[in-house]
Amino acid sequence: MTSKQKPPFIEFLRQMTLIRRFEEKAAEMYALGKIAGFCHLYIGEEAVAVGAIGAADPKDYIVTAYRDHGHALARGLEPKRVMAELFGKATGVSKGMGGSMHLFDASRNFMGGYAIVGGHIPLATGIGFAMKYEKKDQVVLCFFGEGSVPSGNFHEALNLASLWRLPVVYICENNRFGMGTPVERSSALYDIAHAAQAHDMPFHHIDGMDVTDVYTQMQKIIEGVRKAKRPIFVEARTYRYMGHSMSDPAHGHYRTKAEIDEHKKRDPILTLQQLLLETKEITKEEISKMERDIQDIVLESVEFADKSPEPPLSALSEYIYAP
Ligand SMILES: Cc1ncc(C[n+]2csc(CCOP(=O)(O)OP(=O)(O)O)c2C)c(N)n1
Repeated sequence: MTSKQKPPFIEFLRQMTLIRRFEEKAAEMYALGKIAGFCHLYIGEEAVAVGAIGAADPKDYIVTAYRDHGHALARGLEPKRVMAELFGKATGVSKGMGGSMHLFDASRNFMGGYAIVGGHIPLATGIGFAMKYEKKDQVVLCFFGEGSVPSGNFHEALNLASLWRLPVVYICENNRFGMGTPVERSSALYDIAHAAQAHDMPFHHIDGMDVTDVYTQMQKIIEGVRKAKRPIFVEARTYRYMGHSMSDPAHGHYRTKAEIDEHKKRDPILTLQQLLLETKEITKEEISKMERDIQDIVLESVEFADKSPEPPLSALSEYIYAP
C-alpha cells in the first residue's frame, strides 16, 4: 500500500479535533451571550460525521438535523463562516438567518441542518429521488438521531426510498438519549437498525466511537449504494458528553457523571491519537502542533464572527416565499 492509498486518518484526527475545539469555544461564546437561541453540541460524537463524510465523495449530498456543527465542519464549510452563523452575523453560512441549527452551503452540497425532529428525512429522500430521476451517480447521506426513528416522517421516507430504490444512506446517530429520555424508554425496538427491515432495507451497525470503523464500513456502504442504486440504513452507536443543548449543559437527572466518564474512556479523538502514535504515523510533537494550529483557526473564527456585521433590517423580508 502506498502512502497515497492509506486511509486519511491524520486528516480525520485534525477534523475531529477542530470540531471539538470549535464547539468548546462555541459553548464559551454562548455563556458570554454572543450566541443566542438553541445550540446543540456534538462533542463525543465526532467520529460519526468525520468518518462517514470522509468516506463520501465531495459531490455526494449531506443532510442533517440540528446537531449540525460537526457535519458542517467535516464537509469543509469554513469555520469562520460557521462561527459567524452561530453569532447570527451576515457573513454566516446562512447569512445569519439560520443560526446553529440551520447551517447550509449549497456550494458544498451541504443541504442543511434542520430543527424539526425527523423533518429532514423526507428531504433527503427527495434529493435521492432527484438523483435517480436525473440519472446522476450521487449518493445522499442523511444523519438523524434515534429520536426520529419512531416518527411518521421516518417511516414514510424510508418506505418510498426502498420502493423507488433511491440512493440514500440513512445514518442513525444513536447517542442513547432524545433530550433526557433514554432510548429504551422511547423506542419499543431496542435494536434501532431493525427498523429498516420493516421497509425491506439492508442495515449495518457501526461503532460510532471509532472513526476507523466508521470510515472503513461507510466506504463500502456508500459505494454499494452508488452501484446497487438502493438505500441502506446504518446505526452508529455513539454518545454525547454534553447536555442535550446549552440549556441542559450538565448530565441532568437522566444519567450520572459516572456513566459519562465511562464513555469518555473510549473518546474517539484519544483513541485515534493512540492508534496513530502506536503505528508511528504521528509524533506527540505533531499532535501538539496540530492542536496549536486548530486553536488559531478557532480564535480567528471568533474574531471574524465578532467583527462581522449584523444582517441589515431590510433582510427581514428577504428569502420568504409568501407575501
Ligand atoms: C417534531 C419535533 N418534536 C419535538 C421536538 C423537540 N425536540 C428537540 S430535540 C428532541 C430529541 C431528539 O433526539 P434525537 O433525535 O435522538 O437526537 P439527539 O438530540 O440525540 O441528537 C426533541 C424531542 C422537535 N424539535 N421536533
